[in-house]
Amino acid sequence: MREWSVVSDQRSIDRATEELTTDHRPPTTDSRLEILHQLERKLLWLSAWMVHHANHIRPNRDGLKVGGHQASCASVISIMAALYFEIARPQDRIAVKPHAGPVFHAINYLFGRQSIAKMEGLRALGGAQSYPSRVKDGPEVDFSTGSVGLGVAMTTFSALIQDYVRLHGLGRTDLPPGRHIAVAGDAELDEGNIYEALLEGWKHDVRDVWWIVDYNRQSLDSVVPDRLFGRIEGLFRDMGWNVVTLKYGRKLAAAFERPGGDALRRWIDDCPNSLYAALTFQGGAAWRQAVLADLGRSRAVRAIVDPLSDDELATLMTNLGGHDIASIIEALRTAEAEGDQPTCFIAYTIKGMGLPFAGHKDNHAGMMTKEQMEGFRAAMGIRPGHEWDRFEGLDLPAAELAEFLEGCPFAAKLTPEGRALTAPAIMVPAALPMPKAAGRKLSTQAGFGDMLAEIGRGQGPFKELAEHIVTASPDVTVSTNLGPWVNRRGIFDRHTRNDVFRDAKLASAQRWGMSPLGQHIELGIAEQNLFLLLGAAGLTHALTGARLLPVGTVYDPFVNRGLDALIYACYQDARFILVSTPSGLTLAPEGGQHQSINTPLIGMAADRLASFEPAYVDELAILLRHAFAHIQQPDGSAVWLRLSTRQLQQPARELDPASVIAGAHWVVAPEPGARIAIFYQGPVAPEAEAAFAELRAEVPDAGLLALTSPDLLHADWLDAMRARRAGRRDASCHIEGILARLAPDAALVTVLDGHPATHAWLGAVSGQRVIALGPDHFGQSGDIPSLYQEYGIDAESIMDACAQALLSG
Ligand SMILES: Cc1ncc(C[n+]2csc(CCOP(=O)(O)OP(=O)(O)O)c2C)c(N)n1
Ligand SMILES: [Mg+2]
Repeated sequence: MREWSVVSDQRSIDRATEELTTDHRPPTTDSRLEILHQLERKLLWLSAWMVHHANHIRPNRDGLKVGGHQASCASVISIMAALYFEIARPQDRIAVKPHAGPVFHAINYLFGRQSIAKMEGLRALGGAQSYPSRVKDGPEVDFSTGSVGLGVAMTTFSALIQDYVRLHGLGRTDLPPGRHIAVAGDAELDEGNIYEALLEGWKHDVRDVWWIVDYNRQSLDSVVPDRLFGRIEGLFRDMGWNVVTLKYGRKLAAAFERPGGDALRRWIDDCPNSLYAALTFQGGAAWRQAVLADLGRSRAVRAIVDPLSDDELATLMTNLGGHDIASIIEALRTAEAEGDQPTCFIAYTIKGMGLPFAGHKDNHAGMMTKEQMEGFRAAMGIRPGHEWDRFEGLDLPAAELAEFLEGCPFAAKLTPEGRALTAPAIMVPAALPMPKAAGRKLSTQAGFGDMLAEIGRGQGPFKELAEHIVTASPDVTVSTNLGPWVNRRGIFDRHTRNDVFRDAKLASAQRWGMSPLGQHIELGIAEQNLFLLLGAAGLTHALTGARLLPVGTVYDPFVNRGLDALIYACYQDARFILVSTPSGLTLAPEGGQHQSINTPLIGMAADRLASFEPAYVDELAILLRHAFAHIQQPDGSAVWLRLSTRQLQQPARELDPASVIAGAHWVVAPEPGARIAIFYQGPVAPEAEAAFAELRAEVPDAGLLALTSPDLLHADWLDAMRARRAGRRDASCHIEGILARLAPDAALVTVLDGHPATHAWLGAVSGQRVIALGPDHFGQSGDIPSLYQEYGIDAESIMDACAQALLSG
C-alpha cells in the first residue's frame, strides 16, 4: 500500500483553485431580474416554436407525428433560466430532463452555441435531438438524457469521480471543480435507480450535487402525491441531503402575509389536485368563483381578490415557486452559500405554464394548434418571418440583452476550447505482464486478476498505466479476482479509514484500507450503479480533462440487471472496460439464475461497445492490452471482456495479436477447400478440441477456429458489405478471409457457452452451412460435464453435429 500524502496535495490544489472559484458573479438586482424575465419569455417562445415548427411547418413525409413536449418545456422555463443565466458556472456539469431538450437548445442558441438550422431540424435527421445527446448534439451537452432517472443519478457519480480525479491529482488542477446538477422531472423520482444512487452517494459522502425537481404534477396538493413527496423528502434527508421546497412564489407569499392571507393559503393547500389543475386551465374567472364560493364571506380575502382583474388573479393563484425566478435564484444562492451538501430542490410548477393548455391533465404530449400558436405568437409580439430572431418581441434593447448574455457566468470560457475538455492518452506498453501460464491450469478470470495485480505493482513501464486505472465492482470484487489489485492500490474513500482487521493483526487475504488515494471504488450490489459509475468515469477526459482507465467487474448474468445504464453509458460514448465473469453454464453449480445465455448477443448488438470472449489467458493478455488502448482512441469505444472461472490447461504457442483482436484465429488451419471446421468461443475450448481430434481422424483437412469476438467479426463484415455497395469492390473483412480457406459449401460447426444465434449469422457470410451449438434454455445446477451434455455443448454433441453435417453435406 502506498503512503498517503493527500493532505498536502489537497491543500495546494485548493489554493490553486481558490482564486478561480471566487465568486465574481453580480447580485441579482432588479434590473437583472427584468432582463431575466425577458429571457424567460424568449425561452418559452423558442421552445414552443421549435416543437411547433417540427410538427406543423416542416414538411411531413411519413405522416408520423413528430412530437415534442411544449408543456414539459413550459414548466421548467424559470428553473432553466435561473440556472443557466444566473447561477451556473462553466465548470458545472448539468443533466437536463429529457423533455426540456428544446429549452436547452434555445438557451444555447441565446449563448451563440446553437444554430437556427439545428433548431429548425429538431427531431429531424441532422437536427437538434429530441433529448439532449452528447454524441449527436455536441459539446454543450454534459450528459445525455432520455431514459428517465439515469441522467439524474449520473450526476452523483460524476461528482464522485470529480472528487476522485482531484484527490489523485489527475485532472486539470488549473480549473475549478464544478457542481453536478440535474434538472429532473418529478416522474424521474419514481425510478428505482434514483434510490440506488442515493444510497451509494451517501456511502461515498458525495458532495456538490444538486437535483432540481420540476414538480409539475399539474397541481399543488393531491393528497397522495403530497404524502408521497413527504416520504421522498424524508428519504433524501436520511441520505444526508438538504431538501429545499419552493412551493409559492413571491406574489403569493406577499398575499399570504396580508390579512386573510392565512385563509387563502389554507384554501390553496387544501385544494384538490384535479381542481387546482382545472382552475389553472380555466383561468381568472373560474378562480374567482371557486375562491369566493368558499371564502367570499371573509372581507380580508375579498380585499385581496376583488381589486384584481381576472388575468391578475390567475397570475396570483398560479404563482408557484418554480415559476418565480427570483425565488429560485435565492434558493440556489442560499444553498450554494451553505456549502457542498447535496441538495434537492422541489420546485412546484404547472405543466404548460404560460400556454393555452396550462394545467390540463392531457397536456403531456399535447401541442398548440395552429390557431393557438397564432394567438401565442401575437401575445409574444413575434412577427411572421422573425420567429427565430434572437430578441424578437422583447421589451429591452437588443444590445442590453446581448451584453447580459455575454456577461452570464455560464457564458465565460472554461478553456479557450470551451467546456468540452480533452486529455492526452496514457501510453500502454506493448505487452501486459503475463502470468506464467503455459502448461498450467488457469481460468481467464484468474489470469485477469493476475495481470491486473501485476500492473498494480506500478513497476517500470506500467507505472503510469497503473496510476490511471480505476476499478469498481458491485460487491463482487473478491469473487471476480480484483482482490490482489485492490491489496496493492487500496480502496478509494474521501476519508482515510483504517483496515480494522489489519490493525488488529487478524489474518485476511484482503488488505482493505480506504483512503483518498485508493484506486478501487467499492460499490453496493446494485448493478445499475456500476454502469453509471463507469459511464461517469468513462467521460472524465471530456468533463475534467483527466484520463481515467475505468475497469468494472460484475457477474456476467447481472449485466442484464444494469443493462439500461450500460447502454446509457455507451450512448454517451463513455470509455471503460467491462469484465463480466463468471459466465454461462460454465459457472455450473450456481444454477440457472446465475447462468447467462443472452450476454454474447447483447455484446454484439450494443453500439460503442466492443465485446470479446477469450478462451485462454494468452488471448486475454492481447485483448486486455488492446482494451486499454482502444478506450483511449478517438474512434475507439468501451470494451467488454466475457470471462470464466473454468480452469483450462494453457497452451504454449505464438499468437498473431491482430487476428485475436479481429475476432478469430485458426488454431489448426484447414487445408484449402476443406469441407468442415469446428469454431469455438470461450471456455468450451477443450470440448471443441476433443471433438476436433476425433473429427481429424476421419477428415484430416478439417480446421479448428478460435472465435474471440463475433461482435467485431460481424461489425467488420457489415462494414465491408457497406463499402462494396458504395463501390469499393476490393473491400474485405477478417471473417471472409477465414472462411475462404474452406469449401464454398463447407459445414461450420460452432459452439459457445451462450446463445447459438451468436454464431448463426456466419453462414450468411459466404453461404456455408452453420450448425450452431449453445444453450438456448435456462440453465440449472450441475457440474460442467453434466451441464455441457444436457445443453448439447459437450464433445459428443459437437461430434454428432459434425457427423450430421458431413452426412447431409
Ligand atoms: C425509463 C423510461 N421510461 C419511460 C419513458 C417515457 N417517458 C418519457 S417522459 C415520461 C414522464 C416524464 O414525466 P416527468 O419526469 O415528470 O417530466 P415532465 O414531462 O412532467 O416534465 C415518461 C414515462 C422514458 N423516457 N424513460
Ligand atoms: Mg412531471
